[in-house]
Amino acid sequence: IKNDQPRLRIAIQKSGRLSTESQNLLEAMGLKINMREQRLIAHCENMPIDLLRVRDDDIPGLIMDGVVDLGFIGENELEEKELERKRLGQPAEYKRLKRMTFGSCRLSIATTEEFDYQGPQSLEGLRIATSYPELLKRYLDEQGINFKSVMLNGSVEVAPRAGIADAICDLVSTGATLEANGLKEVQDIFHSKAVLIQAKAPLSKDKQALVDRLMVRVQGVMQAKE
Ligand code: PRT
Ligand code: ZN
Repeated sequence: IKNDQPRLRIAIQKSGRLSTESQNLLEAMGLKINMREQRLIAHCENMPIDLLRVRDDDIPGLIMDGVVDLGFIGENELEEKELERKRLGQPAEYKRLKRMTFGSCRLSIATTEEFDYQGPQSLEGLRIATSYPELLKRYLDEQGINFKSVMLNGSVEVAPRAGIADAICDLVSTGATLEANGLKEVQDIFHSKAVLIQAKAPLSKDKQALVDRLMVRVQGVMQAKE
């Protein structure tokens, strides 16, 4: 797929945990963006850049299909999509430009409080609810554990109480959600932050020069914050 748009396209999460910080970073880099309207595309006023504001789930695929040039995405979502696409034989390539300092979380396995967890072998044969079946399978395959994944795109933490799973595998930051649902974190399997990624296909000279300039600015903004 060819992207011959003259303006650089950057995908960011429209509304969610990565939106504010992605937008703030772009603004700190000097982009003047009119984000007032709830529109899919926001035009940058002082550089040839358009922002595509989408669900975070869509960002890895947009980059891997080469329809946007850059994107901010959580490594959890990126890696899950990469594994899924590779399994399906779909394009899964991208370039990793920079790891951000925001969006930190971990993907962890959690059980009910009373569950006697002695290590991954305790999970043998269990039903585990998750939105990240590929990352979970990679981890448990490495451990040689058989399990059944129950795919849920939301409300993962209520699955054990609802009787549809024995354990869960979900993102954790403070642990408050697990605690509120009577669950305990027993095993972290993946640590994630937001990353800035680029489509694999070479950009036009002008666009690549712009990306290079932006990367110098990202570096500057991140150093200033240290
Ligand atoms: O609508 P859209 O699809 O764009 O958004 P979304 O609801 O899928 O994603 P969103 O905004 O919740 O998260 C976007 C990204 O933020 C994730 O993919 C992670 O990379 C990152 N991130 C960082 C988190 C968390 N921290 C986090 N705590 N994503 C989700 N959570 C959830 C978690 O799923 C659980 O429900 O927060 C809850 C746990 O938080 P604690 O603090 O109670 O442990
Ligand atoms: Zn999402």
